[in-house]
Amino acid sequence: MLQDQEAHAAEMERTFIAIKPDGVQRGLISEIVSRFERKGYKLVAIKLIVPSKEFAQKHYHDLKDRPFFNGLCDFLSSGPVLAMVWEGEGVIKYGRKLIGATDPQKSEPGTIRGDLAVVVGRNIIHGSDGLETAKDEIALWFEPKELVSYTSNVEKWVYGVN
Ligand code: IDP
Ligand code: MG
Repeated sequence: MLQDQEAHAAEMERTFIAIKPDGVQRGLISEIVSRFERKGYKLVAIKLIVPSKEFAQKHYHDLKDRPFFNGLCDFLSSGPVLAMVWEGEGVIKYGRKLIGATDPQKSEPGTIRGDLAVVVGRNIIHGSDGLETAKDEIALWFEPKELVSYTSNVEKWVYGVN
């Protein structure tokens, strides 16, 4: 049964995904990008940047009262971060599934953190945790003109849209 084009468009969402400095330094960019690509999600923005500490504090503002906040912001701003926006049906929630639990000791095998990380302080990847945070994080990390809207030729095969 082919999905209706309008219903498909209405379900589309975008999420902010970042490979943190540990993932970049460990040479895991292609491994991680390929997991999102192979799933069928569409890359709409990507850049490598070293965020300032102030920028890291903005990104993690929800965690400002946690004891690890300062170390976390120092770490995020310690080297290159690969910032990305991925688009797809249900990509916010399912992207978090691909990433796995926050603590790699608890992440399932088969997830990015389960397969590629060992401790919570070096869990290699960030993913937005909801619709509002996705919007806020995309707006924080990217200018609107950096988001590239295009038709992917595989979309009809991924979604069965006519
Ligand atoms: P998330 O990245 O799975 O969304 P959050 O609770 O939002 O997890 O925490 C943000 C980041 O803070 C985590 O990815 C991890 O790097 C770090 N973090 C979370 N909890 C701890 C902790 O207990 N000790 C050290 N770092 C932590
Ligand atoms: Mg989080």
